[in-house]
Amino acid sequence: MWHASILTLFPEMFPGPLGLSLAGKALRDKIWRCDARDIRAHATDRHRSVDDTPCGGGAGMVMRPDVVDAAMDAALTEGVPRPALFLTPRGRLLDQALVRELSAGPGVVLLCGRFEGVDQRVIEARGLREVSIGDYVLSGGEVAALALLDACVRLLPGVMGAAESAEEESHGASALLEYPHYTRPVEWQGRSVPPVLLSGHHAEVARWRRAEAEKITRERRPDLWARHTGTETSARAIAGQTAAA
Ligand code: 6GU
Repeated sequence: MWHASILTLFPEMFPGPLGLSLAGKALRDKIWRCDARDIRAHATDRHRSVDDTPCGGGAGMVMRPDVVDAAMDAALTEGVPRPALFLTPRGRLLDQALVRELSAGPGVVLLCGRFEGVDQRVIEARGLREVSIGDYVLSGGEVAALALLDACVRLLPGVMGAAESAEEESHGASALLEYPHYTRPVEWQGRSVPPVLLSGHHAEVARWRRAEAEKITRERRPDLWARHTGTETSARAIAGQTAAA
């Protein structure tokens, strides 16, 4: 069973939305396990403090290394070793390649930061991989952890349908953005479904969708477009070499 342990000051936030829908069914089917742990349970002083003022001064509070370390220890004693991640806006950006890697492993231990940060020494001592879900600031790592877990769980065997899984496989890291979708009614508020989608010509539909996906990717995400065209070029080069050999 894929095992997610979440170290947080707000364990009630889990599984949260992941208890519903696709991830919730997978949870009930025992495809994965969501084990939220209260960092405060590892506090040692009588005030049960988990944070302290920053050395060197300044605003806010910093999570104590001893308390975080004890919480990590407790989480990692269960089962096989798992990668430990710290969710922070200063981390490397989460992408589908990292999601695939984590999903293919035994699970994850996720440390959710609150306050200004976590003492650097425990990040280094534990070799925590710092991960961010985007260039904006959340009030804590919990919502980011939910996003990461959702992305991983949907890739676990038996969670998605076979069709979606095959689709996902074929996309790789060089995916285009999705083409626009339409359904009935064919006329709605004076807007029509593009006629090609009603033509019944599968090849033309596929060609139209491909062109739309390329156009929207070029317009919205020149970074993805560059990566996509790069992979296409190298794929063709490899195919060329293979054919020549
Ligand atoms: Cl992982 N944490 C916080 N607090 N804010 C974020 C984030 C993580 N990723 C994007 N913004």
